[in-house]
Amino acid sequence: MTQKNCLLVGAPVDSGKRRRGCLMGPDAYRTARLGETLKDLGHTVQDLGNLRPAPFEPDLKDDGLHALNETVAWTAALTEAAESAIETGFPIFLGGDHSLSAGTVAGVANHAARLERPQFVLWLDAHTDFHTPQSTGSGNLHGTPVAYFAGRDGFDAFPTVQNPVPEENICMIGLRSVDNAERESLQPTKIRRHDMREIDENGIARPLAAFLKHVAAQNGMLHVSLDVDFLDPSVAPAVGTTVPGGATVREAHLVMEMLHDSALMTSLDLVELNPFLDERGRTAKLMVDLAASALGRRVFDRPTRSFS
Ligand code: 5AB
Ligand code: MN
Ligand code: MN
Ligand code: MN
Repeated sequence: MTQKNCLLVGAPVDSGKRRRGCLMGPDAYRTARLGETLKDLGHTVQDLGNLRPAPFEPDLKDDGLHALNETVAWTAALTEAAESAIETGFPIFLGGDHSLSAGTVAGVANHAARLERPQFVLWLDAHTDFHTPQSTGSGNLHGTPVAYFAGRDGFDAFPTVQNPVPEENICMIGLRSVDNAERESLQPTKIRRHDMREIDENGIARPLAAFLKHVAAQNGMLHVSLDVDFLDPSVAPAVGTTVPGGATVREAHLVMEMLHDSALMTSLDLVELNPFLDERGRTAKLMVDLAASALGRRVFDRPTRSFS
């Protein structure tokens, strides 16, 4: 197994939606022994502690968009932190709500651009998070990060994305709650989108293997963004936006195991955990177990799998 220098980056972002609690996420992962678990797998682990947002003007009133200034300030801090963390290791961003991925993906994509390698994103989520600040109906910015790092218009208040991730480099798996405005704007794009219907019919391995093959063929960097609501709420209750019909424990582990075998993943977000809604830490623990699978935990050794 290839040993990684795992960098735990706490991102207690809670501004991306109105229901609070994701700010406790990083400490829940620590309590669930994420660091120790990765060490036991043979990796080195450095916990970089928790980030803070860049300075910002307080969001005084909620005029449609919730906590815009704070979310912009987080995006700026996270872009910088991601760009510098990935220089020295394998960053794992401990969320925090999904608005944090605006920054983490923008940051790692800047690094990839410097290496002249293409950036890819695997988006594991019930939702597409493809709203712009104009199209969002809820005003919750955790529903917008993909649109941001893909370079869609409408993010004038945010730092300019230096290296937008090309549509054809983005793959979404687990979809089952997509708003009309998102569906319409996704329709003409080359973003790969796999809903739960497709997973039910064909299994989860097929679309993932096809995407990994595509990443390998281009010597890409691969960022994986795992939203707790990718999982079925019966096994992962600690999330504000539960949608029934999500991935099973085994489907999620298979994704992680294949990611490990591919040796393609270069950064990871664990997002949307709301420990206030958890049941005796079971969701935090499941997320730690999934991260462990992605980083080499297995029942038996098997030949390294090539996706090229
Ligand atoms: B999550 C919804 N599309 O815009 C919206 O959990 C949900 O990061 C967004 O995927 C869910 O508010 C954001 C209805
Ligand atoms: Mn999400
Ligand atoms: Mn989601
Ligand atoms: Mn959510």
